[in-house]
Amino acid sequence: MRATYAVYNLSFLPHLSQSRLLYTGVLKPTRFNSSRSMSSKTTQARTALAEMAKDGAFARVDSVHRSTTVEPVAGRYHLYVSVACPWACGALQAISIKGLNDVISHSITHPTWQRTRPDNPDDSHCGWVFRKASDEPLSNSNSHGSFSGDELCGSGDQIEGCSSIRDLYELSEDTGGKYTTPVLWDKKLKKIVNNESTEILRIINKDFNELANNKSLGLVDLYPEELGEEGNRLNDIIYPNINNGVYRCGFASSQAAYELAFKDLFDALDQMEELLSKQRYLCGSKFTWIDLRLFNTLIRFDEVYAVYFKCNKKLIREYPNLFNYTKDCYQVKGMSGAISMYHIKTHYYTSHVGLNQHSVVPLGNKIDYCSAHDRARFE
Ligand SMILES: N[C@@H](CCC(=O)N[C@@H](CS)C(=O)NCC(=O)O)C(=O)O
Repeated sequence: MRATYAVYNLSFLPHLSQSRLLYTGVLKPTRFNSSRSMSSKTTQARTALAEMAKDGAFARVDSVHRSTTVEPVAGRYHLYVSVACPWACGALQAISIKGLNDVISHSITHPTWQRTRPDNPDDSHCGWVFRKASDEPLSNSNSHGSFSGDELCGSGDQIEGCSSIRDLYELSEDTGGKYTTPVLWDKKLKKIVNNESTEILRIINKDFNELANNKSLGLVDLYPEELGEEGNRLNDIIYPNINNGVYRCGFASSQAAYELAFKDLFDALDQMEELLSKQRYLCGSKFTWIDLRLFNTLIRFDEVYAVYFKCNKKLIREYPNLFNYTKDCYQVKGMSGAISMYHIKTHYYTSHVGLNQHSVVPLGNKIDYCSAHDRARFE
């Protein structure tokens, strides 16, 4: 067993308060006891909750694995996801939409973050872990509650036999200290190809079309040429203000930062409501990647973000166009299989113990997204 002391690179976190650093575990020196020990350059393990600017605003740090080169063969790549995560869920949905389930396999984590080095008292990092559906239920990292895995968790990580997403990053010699999903994994080289969902989406959309189990699915194009820059233009509104905007509300640690994020979020939702009063999807009559991105925030909104992240000016079901649009997107073939309200609610309400210490999960409203919608009126 090798013990390695971490050297911290906190240059991106210069303004964290002492209490926040302690809460996230950033101040504690880390000693790895893992069989997959890292070099002495390892940055302190942390989560997105540590990414806070001086004014209390949540400042998400960019993904680091950005290769977009893949060999278009079946069986070489594996997607690791949490289906609670909106970004990862979108990547999994793209695989289904394109008919690539037999080409790119996947594993789904347990929804409740756990200590990733439970045997090391000096390492308090919590993150995604793998559990079999039949394993004992997990409590939150403060030992409250009891949350089981389910059939989506399957048999855990059958590819590398890792017990956490952190293990995969370390296997891939990532010393950055942040362990997010989605992860597109190269089984041949045993390393991460890409961990940025927008790029994984593009890879899935374009590189494996010949292998789609139904050729007509290979032709489904989430980035049709006629889209031009419209998807990117909308993304410049949707990502910072809605997708990431809900996190900017929920993780804000000052009133001012929260209020700014709240205003940006609801202004952008109003804009999308208006746009969707004129056309079926964001870019016209075709469902595209930008719909997939917006949908994954909208479907989590009423159950989680409105309550947990204090995004409570209005619910999505109070916007006639956004609500019907959410149902419409849910009913696109390949979309609903990755939606598990159990994973979504369990993850958010049980993983950030600083936000919900006892991990009590609100019962909330069960919305039937399979029910009729009015979007065909644009046909
Ligand atoms: N930019 C990344 C963000 C991914 C991300 O932040 N995923 C979250 C789950 S929603 C995560 O894994 N967080 C773990 C952590 O913060 O430690 C992407 O879009 O792929």
